[in-house]
Amino acid sequence: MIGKVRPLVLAAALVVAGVATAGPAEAATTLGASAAAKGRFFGAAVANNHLGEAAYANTLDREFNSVTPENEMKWDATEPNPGQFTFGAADNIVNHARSHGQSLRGHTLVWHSQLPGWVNQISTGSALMTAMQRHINGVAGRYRGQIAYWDVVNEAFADGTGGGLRSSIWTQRLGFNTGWIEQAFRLARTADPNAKLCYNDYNTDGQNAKSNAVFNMVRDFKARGVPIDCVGFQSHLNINGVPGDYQANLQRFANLGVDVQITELDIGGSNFTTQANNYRTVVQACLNVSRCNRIVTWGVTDKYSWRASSTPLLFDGNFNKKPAYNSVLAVLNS
Ligand code: 9MR
Repeated sequence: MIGKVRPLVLAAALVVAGVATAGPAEAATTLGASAAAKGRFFGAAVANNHLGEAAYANTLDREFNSVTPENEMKWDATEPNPGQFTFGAADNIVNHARSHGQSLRGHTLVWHSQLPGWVNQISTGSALMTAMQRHINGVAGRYRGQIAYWDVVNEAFADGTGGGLRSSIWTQRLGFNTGWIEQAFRLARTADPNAKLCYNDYNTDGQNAKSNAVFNMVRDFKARGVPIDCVGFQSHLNINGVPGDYQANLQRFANLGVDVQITELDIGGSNFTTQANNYRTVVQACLNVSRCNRIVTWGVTDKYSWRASSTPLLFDGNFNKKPAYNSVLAVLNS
């Protein structure tokens, strides 16, 4: 008897979970739904000050099932003075996402940029470590249980061929080794035990000295039980810029036992056909890697992109779908 009931229960559960049970003839018609049918999320970076614009919010909520606050969870926004936390804008995005069933990526707890002035003036390593602990507890603790993935440390590695850490307040006070990064991950795990914890960087989208250095750190962390669950590849790319080994690079990280995510995707280009092809390449590469479980574009519309003049996103300034949108949707439904 139970044996007969089970398939029905399973089918019902799949429907509730939004998993497509139909064939390709009934392919989903939004980025989020199509990604969900492939067991992925498709998200966007969101700016709180645009949520009141109907076309912006409507496009976001129709198409995307993952949200990353573009600036609102950064240190300068959340702890402008020592120990004094301000969460208004971040709370607003979190509430919007939760009320629209969107999964959240937290961005970012420890970074060298967008720090309030007082952090840059901390003169000793022990004081900086104390500040880092208070900050991670304050911000990750505030959203405990609500964030699917946190970018715990952002952009710690230097560009170029050296393969080392970037010079910043962090390395200047705490050293050119990954000890302080390790500490950030341990603190984040304690502050929000259910969040998956990511290292996030740019120019790591193919195999190069920088991505090799990140790879070595992740391998070391996994070997020693440091709590890292994921690596984010920002993928701020240009018209001729999807590295040929993009998929292989994602796969080698996935093979270390972490999820991989495309976290800040945008591809510059005035030739929309070339741009659409590049988007297709990136999304197909992610789909080909089973642990690549989320793709996030760095914004909703070209109008508000951090590099608006290169029109790098899927919706134009009037929220119309661009050729790149159609190519992404087609790959997700393929
Ligand atoms: O898109 C963000 C922009 O509004 C800010 O002015 C800028 C400040 O550094 O940060 C941008 O987002 C960055 C992200 O946080 C980290 N990776 C690079 C992104 C583009 O600069």
